[in-house]
Formats: sequence, C-alpha cells, structure tokens
Amino acid sequence: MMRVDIITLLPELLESPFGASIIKRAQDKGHLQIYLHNLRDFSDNKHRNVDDYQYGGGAGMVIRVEPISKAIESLQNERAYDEIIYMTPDGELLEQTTCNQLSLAENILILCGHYKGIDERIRELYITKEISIGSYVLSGGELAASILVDAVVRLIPGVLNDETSALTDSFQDGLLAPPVYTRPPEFKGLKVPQVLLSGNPKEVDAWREVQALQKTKTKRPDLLKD
Ligand code: 6GU
Repeated sequence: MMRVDIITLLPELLESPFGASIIKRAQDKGHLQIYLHNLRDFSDNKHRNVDDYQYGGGAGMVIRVEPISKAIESLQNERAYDEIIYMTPDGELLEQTTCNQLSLAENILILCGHYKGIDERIRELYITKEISIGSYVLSGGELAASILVDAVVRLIPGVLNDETSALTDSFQDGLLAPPVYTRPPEFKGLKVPQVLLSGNPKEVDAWREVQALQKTKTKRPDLLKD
C-alpha cells in the first residue's frame, strides 16, 4: 500500500482527478491512500494567511516558512517519507524512469507551491526531490502533482487490470508506442495493416517494433540519442 500526502492551498483542485478512473480504483482496491492537507490549516494567524512580500522587493507573494514547516513536521512525526517532493517549474523534468522509481516507494509527501514560490529555506531543510512536468509555467503545483501521481500510481503492481499493459506503454522501453487499431478492418478507405490481421504473433511483434522505432525517429529523435 502506497501512501501519498499532499500539502496544498487548493485541495479542491485535486479532488476530482483523484476521484475517477485508475487512481480511484487503486484506492478502492487498497493499493493507495491519498491524503490532502490544506496549508491554511497550519497558518500561524487568525486570517489563515500563509504568504508575505518578498525580501528585496519585486512583484508576487512568497509562501512563508512557518506554515510549511509546521505541516511537514506534523506529518513527519507520524511516519518517515521516502521522498519529500516539491512541484516547481525549476525542478528536474519528470521522466518515466523517475515514475518507475517512485512507484516502489511506501510514503511520498508532495508540496505544491503557489504565487512566486516558497521561501528557499524550505527547499534546503526538507525537500529531497524537485519535479517539473515541462518547460512552461502553471499557476500552481496542483495540476502537476495530479499528473505525477497518475503516472506513478498506474505503475504500482496490481493497479492495472492487464498487468503487462504498463510494460508496453510509450517510454517504458525508451520508444514511443506503435499504432493500434480495432474494428472495422476498413474505414473511409483506410485499411488496418494486413500483418495485424495475419494471426502471426511473431510478424506482429516485428511490425510493432519497426513502427515504434520509425515513430520515435520522426516524432522524438531525442529519445534515441543514447
Ligand atoms: Cl511542477 N509547477 C508549476 N507551477 N509550473 C510548472 C510545473 C510545476 N511544471 C511545469 N510547469
């Protein structure tokens, strides 16, 4: 059973992605527990505010150290975390290999930032991994966290119905996945490749491998570099 704790200012943003499809099923089947923690509950003042102007001036508020520190330490008092992850556009780019590693963890804590970010000292004191989901800026870390959790949870053994299906995903072997088809055999003049109808599994495998390589070469040549 994996446990994921998420500290956020917008828990409602994460409720629907975790309440449907694979992530919901993983929780229902006992593979996963997700707990959302509202950072405002750890505010040290009656207005429940958690941010302040940044030293040195400049536009944008910064989340203060005290509420985050309180939230993290109260969770750490209950259990040890394999990783404490901060979702941030200046983190390491999320790749399948990281998802594979994280799918083996027992306890993960995810911190979502907002505004201009969080006080740098939180990163120094608590964060073990900083993750970005791409080279563009989101309004906050929540949607990125939902993507991270989705990519990790589907790799937990037993979560997917067909145990092999995660193994044939794009990226899992360093290549994009080959094209797939289902009935009808012809649509608007476009035919399903004959080899897929041949009933010869060796030929089908060989065709899929060629297709995966070709697709990767044209769409993502960077994946073939090493
Ligand atoms: Cl993790 N957070 C934000 N705010 N923006 C992002 C991101 C994360 N990854 C890419 N852009």
